[in-house]
Amino acid sequence: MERTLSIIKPDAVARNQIGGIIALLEGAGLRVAAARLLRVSKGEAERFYAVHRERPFFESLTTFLSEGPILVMVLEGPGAIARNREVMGATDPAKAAAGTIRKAYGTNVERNAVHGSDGADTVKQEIAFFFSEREIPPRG
Ligand code: 3AN
Repeated sequence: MERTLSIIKPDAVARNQIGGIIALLEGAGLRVAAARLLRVSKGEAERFYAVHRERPFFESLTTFLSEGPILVMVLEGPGAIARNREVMGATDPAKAAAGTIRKAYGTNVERNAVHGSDGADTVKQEIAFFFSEREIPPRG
């Protein structure tokens, strides 16, 4: 059993796509173990995406993440990190496979509906960014 952090980004929340996205996540065998709808400030978005600080799209990406409500979730399941990335699809929705979240709901490489942790090393820190231990039910 593994956990990962998923974010439904402001573009998808604003377009009433939360339900469709969670249906795809659940259909992929992932369980929502914790969830909260919230807004992040520009500064919080900059801290969350700190690994991308040097990238040319950092300013635009962090403005986007802070433009409206997001749904942050802890997903749980066997191989959850990889499974989530599979069902998310490629970063660029135009390159995402049929049946993936970004193919169905993404607009472009920035406004691509969802975020998912990319590895075991980042998942712990990303979950801790949004959730305290007592918000996450014990496994099993
Ligand atoms: P992923 O979210 O698929 O792991 P990353 O980690 O390379 O992709 O990028 C993090 C986020 O940065 C993406 N979800 C996307 O919103 C944004 N991003 C990535 N590449 C670009 C780009 N070329 N232009 C604008 N935004 C980008």
